[in-house]
Amino acid sequence: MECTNMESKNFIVVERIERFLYLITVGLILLLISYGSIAPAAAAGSEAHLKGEFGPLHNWPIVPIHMALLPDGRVFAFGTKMGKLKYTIWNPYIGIGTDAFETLPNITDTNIFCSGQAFIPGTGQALLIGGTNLSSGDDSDDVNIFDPATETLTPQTQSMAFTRWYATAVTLPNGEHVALGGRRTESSSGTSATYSSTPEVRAADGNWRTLSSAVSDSAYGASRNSWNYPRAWVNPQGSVFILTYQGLMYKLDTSGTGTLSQYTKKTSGSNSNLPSVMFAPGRILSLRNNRVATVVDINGTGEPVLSSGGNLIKDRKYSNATVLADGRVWVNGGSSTGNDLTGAALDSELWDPATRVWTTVASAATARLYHSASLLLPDGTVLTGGGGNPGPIRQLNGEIYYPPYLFKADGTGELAPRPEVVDAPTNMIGWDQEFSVEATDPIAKVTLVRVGVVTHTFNNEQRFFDLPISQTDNIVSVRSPASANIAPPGFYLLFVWNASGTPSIAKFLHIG
Ligand SMILES: [Cu+2]
Repeated sequence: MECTNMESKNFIVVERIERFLYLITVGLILLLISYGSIAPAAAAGSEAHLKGEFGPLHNWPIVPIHMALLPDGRVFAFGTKMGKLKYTIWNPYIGIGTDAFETLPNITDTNIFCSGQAFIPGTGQALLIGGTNLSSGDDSDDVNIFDPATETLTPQTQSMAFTRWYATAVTLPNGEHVALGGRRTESSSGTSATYSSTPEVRAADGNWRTLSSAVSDSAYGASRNSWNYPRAWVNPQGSVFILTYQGLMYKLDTSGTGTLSQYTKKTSGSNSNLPSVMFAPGRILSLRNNRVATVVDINGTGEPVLSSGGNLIKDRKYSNATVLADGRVWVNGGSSTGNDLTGAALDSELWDPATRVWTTVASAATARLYHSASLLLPDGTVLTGGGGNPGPIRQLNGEIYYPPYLFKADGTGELAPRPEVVDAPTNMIGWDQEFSVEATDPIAKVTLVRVGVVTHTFNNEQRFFDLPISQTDNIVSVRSPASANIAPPGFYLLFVWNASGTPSIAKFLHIG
């Protein structure tokens, strides 16, 4: 007993030293290399300040079907049938050359391709739920955690009660996670697909609790693809809001054995190939069938309030929606005919929440369809990549989108000089807490974007906040979001803006 204790103490000490060294190293990298170093390939056009611009098409060692932004600014990515045995860590601080990618073997028994994913709030580690079994190909109840400090993927001893392929993991206000949906494959034994219509909650200690009184086929089970990466977010009251493809809406209270209630209202129909994203506290922009965009406001305690988000210019099946650093939503990729090059959109669309108008913006070099992903990076750019497996093109590549706010407004197409954050909290801060931010320029605006984790057209972690400031100065005081219901614990990108409307490279803000 004594010996075991000593060993475990020693292990903890070693782990702490490793983590400390890791943080020092990351700090040095951040000091030495600027995130702004990846410039667009050619000189940007005269409309770059209105439409943005794509950087060069660059190679990826895998098809990045899944992408997660780590708290050190690197991107953890995995996917593809080939990638089931590997995962890649991209270091944007190095650039887009082959030396910026580190590809490591997946030595777990889980094929993490099409698993569910979320962040562990205290550490920024990535939690992966389900997938399939590497040897049998059957659906899996495995749980794996990726630790950026050690770059390892570790199987957890506590697996889920249900097997889940294509499930969603939602980070809850108390730091727990709820697993929703997912399906069982047509297994090797020849049985037909079934669906995991019972949610379960993972406690901070890793143990799972089944929500046996919240079973539902229409919320996250067999009915109309509800099992397929259910679109779900914590609502401002602290329960989980679910928006189905069929248009039904639900509220799940995860306490005890769970309570599911259905709202009376319905939205129009959608599809698992169309994205939905929380673009403001309690407000979701949802792409529905036939180019329809709907804003779903879940801030009130009653029925959701539905309103038009305008019409997209193109039908974009398998597109991705990303909240930018300024709160606008950028939708890229997709095709009017499905996972097919006919009707594939190379251009992209920008949605302004103030006017609800969609505008056609910059064009990519290649199509992004099924199994593509897009992720906001700390420098305010968006990594787009992947697609294929299966699909018309197996996209072993990425392209970075430079939004309009990065360019000078004068039409020269030059990148605008950016303000720099001089001082921001480095320790974890709480909710509804005042803190000060200092920058090189007078600060005109402060925004916060929760770090993203994205796959299958759904970024279930992303959220945006405009933090009000009372005066424009180099040092301003701001208040963190009011509660964990509005801003679940974890890591956020803190952008400061100068008077010209140019954002800084973000600092990571840890809220908990
Ligand atoms: Cu998939």
